[in-house]
Amino acid sequence: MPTNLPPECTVLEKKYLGARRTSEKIEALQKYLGAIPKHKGTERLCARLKTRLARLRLAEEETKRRRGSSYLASRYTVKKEGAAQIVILGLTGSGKSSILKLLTSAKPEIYGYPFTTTKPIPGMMAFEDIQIQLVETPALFAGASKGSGWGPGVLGMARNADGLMLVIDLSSPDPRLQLETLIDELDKSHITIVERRGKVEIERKEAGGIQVVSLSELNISVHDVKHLMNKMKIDNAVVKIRGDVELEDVTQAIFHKTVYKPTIVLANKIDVAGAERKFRTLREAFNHLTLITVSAVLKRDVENIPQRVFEALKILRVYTKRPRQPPAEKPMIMREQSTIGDAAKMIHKDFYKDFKYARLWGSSMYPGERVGLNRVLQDKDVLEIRV
Ligand SMILES: Nc1nc2c(ncn2[C@@H]2O[C@H](COP(=O)(O)OP(=O)(O)O)[C@@H](O)[C@H]2O)c(=O)[nH]1
Ligand SMILES: [Mg+2]
Repeated sequence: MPTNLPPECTVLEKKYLGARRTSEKIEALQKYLGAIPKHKGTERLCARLKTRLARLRLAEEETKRRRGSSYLASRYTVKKEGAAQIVILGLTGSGKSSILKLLTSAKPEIYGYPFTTTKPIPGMMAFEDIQIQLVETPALFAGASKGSGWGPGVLGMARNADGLMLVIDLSSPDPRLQLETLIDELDKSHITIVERRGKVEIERKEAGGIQVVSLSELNISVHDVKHLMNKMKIDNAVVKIRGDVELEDVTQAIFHKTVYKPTIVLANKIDVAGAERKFRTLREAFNHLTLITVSAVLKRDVENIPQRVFEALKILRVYTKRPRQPPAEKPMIMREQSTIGDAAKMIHKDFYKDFKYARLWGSSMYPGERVGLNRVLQDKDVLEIRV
């Protein structure tokens, strides 16, 4: 222990060493750490104590989780609000809290300590006339998907989200490894951030045997699929196949439902020395992902984030109107490629059932064009349905 510590540190250290319960230990250690002057001579001590603090936090979470199975569900559920829910994921210290604070009015704690954020924190981000919910989560780490600490809780939130924001720390020695770690933990939780070209969906049925349905030509044989289902003791099911798939994808689909989440990657701390170079390496390795540089501290490159998130989500805004009335102020949020028919159903089932025609402003050929149920909607369309 460095000799030049102020006397209150000795007192706080004793308190920490004497604490029995994990929660007391955490609190005492935090106070002790906070009282230590930060300079070269105390660097190693601080690093050691920070690691200990991180371990204690994980251990505490683990105990709580073991105690009750409903714990995960209660703690790691954030009610969805606004047009979509984006879950922020990243390793500790990558800048998740800083980014949440920058984009929303939420006030998360930001310290230089690992695992400062131990529960999800929501905030609302504005994009033009809509609000998108951002939820910061406790840091992920290698092995999170295997079930320690809050890993399963956070990954469960990711699974339930409409989209993800991965935060990478460009000041870390290897930002590429950070992104690989996140993708790996998501993969192991059967969450993919790249939309697969092929897709298998299995619907179990009561009767009818095995049916294989595919819109395009299959590169696996129907016989092989049936044989596989047979081996897995599935007698009745519809196997829907889209695009390029292997038999292995069918096996995967039997065991797990892999979900795709639209994702943007924020490469944070672009202000630090060497960050530009590290970012180029990152972009080369992951050129199939949406990568954006940002500095949460200098507030650099943040203006475009809401727009990029909106684009990644592949959603559109549709404003309904009544005859001779102005359009609704608040849009309906729909998936890209939605039709007038989808919109009618969303308003009320009668609008669909009794549909006569619709008038469309925005993407239409001319304002108020008469369109039918199959017409595909575009962002910012104004729609009037006649029944
Ligand atoms: N240089 C620099 N530091 C940052 C930036 N964003 C966050 N930090 C620092 O990184 C540390 C961790 O930030 P925090 O937002 O708490 O990260 P979290 O653990 O991912 O929530 C804090 O000391 C921040 O001040 C940035 O853009 N540039
Ligand atoms: Mg945080």
